[in-house]
Amino acid sequence: TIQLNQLGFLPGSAKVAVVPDGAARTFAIVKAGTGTVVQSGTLAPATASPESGDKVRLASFTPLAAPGRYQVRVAGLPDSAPFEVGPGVLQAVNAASIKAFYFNRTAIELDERHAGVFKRPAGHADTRVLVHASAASPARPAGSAISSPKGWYDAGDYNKYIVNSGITTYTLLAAWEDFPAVFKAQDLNIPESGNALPDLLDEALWNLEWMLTMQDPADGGVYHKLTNLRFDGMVMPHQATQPRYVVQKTTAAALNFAAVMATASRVFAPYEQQVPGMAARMLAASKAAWQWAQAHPRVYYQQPKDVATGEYGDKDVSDEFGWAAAELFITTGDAAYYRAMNAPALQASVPSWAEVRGLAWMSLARHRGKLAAAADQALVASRIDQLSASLAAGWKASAYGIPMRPADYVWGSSAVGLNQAMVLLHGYRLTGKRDYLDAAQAGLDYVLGRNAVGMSFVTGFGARTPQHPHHRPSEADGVAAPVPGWLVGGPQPAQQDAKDCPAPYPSALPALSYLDHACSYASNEVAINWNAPLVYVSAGVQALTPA
Ligand code: G3I
Ligand code: 9MR
Repeated sequence: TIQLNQLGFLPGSAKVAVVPDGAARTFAIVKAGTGTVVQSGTLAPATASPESGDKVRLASFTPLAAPGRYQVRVAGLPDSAPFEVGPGVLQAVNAASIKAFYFNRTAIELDERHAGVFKRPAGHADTRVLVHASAASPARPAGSAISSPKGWYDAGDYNKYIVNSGITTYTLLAAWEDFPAVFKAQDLNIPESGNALPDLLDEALWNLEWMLTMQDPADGGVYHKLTNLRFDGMVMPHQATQPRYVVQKTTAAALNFAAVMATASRVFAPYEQQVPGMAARMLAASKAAWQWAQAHPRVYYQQPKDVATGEYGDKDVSDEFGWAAAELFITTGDAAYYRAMNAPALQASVPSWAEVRGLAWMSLARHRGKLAAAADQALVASRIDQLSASLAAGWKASAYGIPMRPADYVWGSSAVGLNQAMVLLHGYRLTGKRDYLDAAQAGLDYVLGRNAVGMSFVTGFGARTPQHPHHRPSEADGVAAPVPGWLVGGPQPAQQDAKDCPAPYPSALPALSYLDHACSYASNEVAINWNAPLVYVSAGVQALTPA
C-alpha cells in the first residue's frame, strides 16, 4: 500500500508519499470522495530499503497547496489514506501531544470536564515516599519518609525517573522558547487553563514542582528515581498502591536536574507575579545540584538488588556535564560555566535520554543573539550545521525519504526520528537551508504514517493508529480507545519483550519489528520523553514552514 503522513501537510510543506515498486511510473493526486485528478507526476526511481526489505518509489507533490482533502492514486494499488492540506493540520495533534502529559499526571483526579471518558481517580499522592537504603543520609535515614508529589508517570509504568523527566521537561521548555507564538493562546482544557500562564508552561510546571522535591536540601544531591520495588500489574493508578521509594543520588540525575532548572529559571523569570520566587528558587536549586555533581563526578546508577524497575543507567556523564554547564551559562552569563562546558571537546549528536550533548548546542544556538562574549558563536553554528548536514544526507539516501537509518531503530525509534527532526529544525533556523526543513518534515511524516508498517504511531491521530499501547491506564480503564495523543516507541529488532508476548512479531527487520499489542513494551509502550519531541516538532514545523 501507499504510505504517507496520514494527517496531512501545511500548504508550504514538502509533500511526499512512498509507493511500493511495481509496474506504475506515474501517480496522481485526487480529491478525496470525488476522485477528481488535481495533479499528476512521475515516480522517482525504485530504491531498496534494507531496514524493511522492500523496494519503493517516492511520489513528490510539494506544489499541492490548495486546502482540501486528497488521496494519492497509483494504477494497480488501492488509493492512499485520505490526507488534508491546510494551515491548521497540525494544531490538534500538537495540542493532544501536550494533553497526553496531563493524562499521565500523578496525584490528581482527572475529572470529566478535562478528561472526558478518560476520567479517573487520583493515583500516587506520593506524600509519604520512603528513603531507600541506597539513598540514606544522616538527616534522611533508610525507611524515613519524604513528600514528593506531582509530576508525570514516566510511560506505561507508574514510576518517576529524574533522568528521563529531565530531557522531557527541557524539550517542552525548548518548544516554548523557540516557538512561543504556537503556545501563547493554546487552550488545552487542563485544570489551569485560563490562568495567567500559557497551558504548556502550566503543564511543565506540574513536573518541575515534582523535580524540585527530588533534591536533598541538605547537600543539593538529586535522587535518581521515585519508584515501587517492582512494576505494577495492568491496573489503574489508584489501584497501584505498593510502597514507593526514592533511590540513590546520582551524578546523571544531579546534572539533568541542574540543566532543566537553569532552563526553567529563565523561562519562568518573566512570570514572577504568577509564580512568585519560582525562577530564583529554580536557579538556586540548579546551582546546588551542579555543585553536588562537581563533588561527586562519577556516581553512576547501580540498580539495588531489591529494585526491578527502569534503570536509565548511564556511565558516561560527560554530555550531562556539558549540557548543565551550557544551560547555566545561558541563564547566568557567567563565563566560568562556558569554560566548564569544554565546548571544543563537546560534539553535537541527536539527543536521547542517555545522550544530551546536542541539547547544549541547540540551547546555545537558540540564544545566540544574547550570549555572553565567552561563547564561540562560530563553533555553535558549525556544530548545528554539521549535524544537520549529516542527517540531511541520510534523508537524501533513504528509500523512504526519511532521516532514519537502519541503526536508528532502537527502543523508542519513533522519538529518534523526531529528535532528528528537532535538530534539523534548529539547522534550518540557523542556516535557512531548505533541505533541513524538508528533512525535518520527513521525520514528522515518518511517525504520522510514512513508514513500512503503514501506521501513524500517535494514538488517535491518523487512519491506522496503535490500539493497544503498553500503557497501564489505556489497558485498564475499560475504554476501548487508548488514551489519545501518545507516541508509541515504534519498531526495533531486539524484541526484548518476546518472552512476555503471546503473539509473535510479524518480522525481525528493523523497520517492521513492531507489535500493536499491550504486551509489547519494547515496541508499543508510550513515554514522556518520546512525546516531548512530538510537541516540539509539530510546533516547529508550523512555526517555520513558509506559507
Ligand atoms: O547503548 C546500547 C548501544 O550501544 C547498542 O548499540 C544498542 C543495540 O540495541 O543498545 C543500546 O542500549 C539500549 C539502551 O536502551 C540505550 O538506548 C538497550 O539495548 C535498550 O534495551 C535500552 O532500552 C531502554 C529501556 O528502557 C530498557 O532499559 C530504553 O532506551 C528506555 O527508553 C526504556 O525506558 C523505559 C524505562 O526503563 C521504564 N519506563 C518505561 C520506559 C520506556 O519503555
Ligand atoms: O511495564 C514495564 C515497562 O514500563 C518497561 O519499559 C519494561 C522494561 O523495563 O518493563 C515492563 O514491565 C514488564 C517487566 O519488565 C517484565 N514482566 C512484565 C512487565 C509488563 O507487564
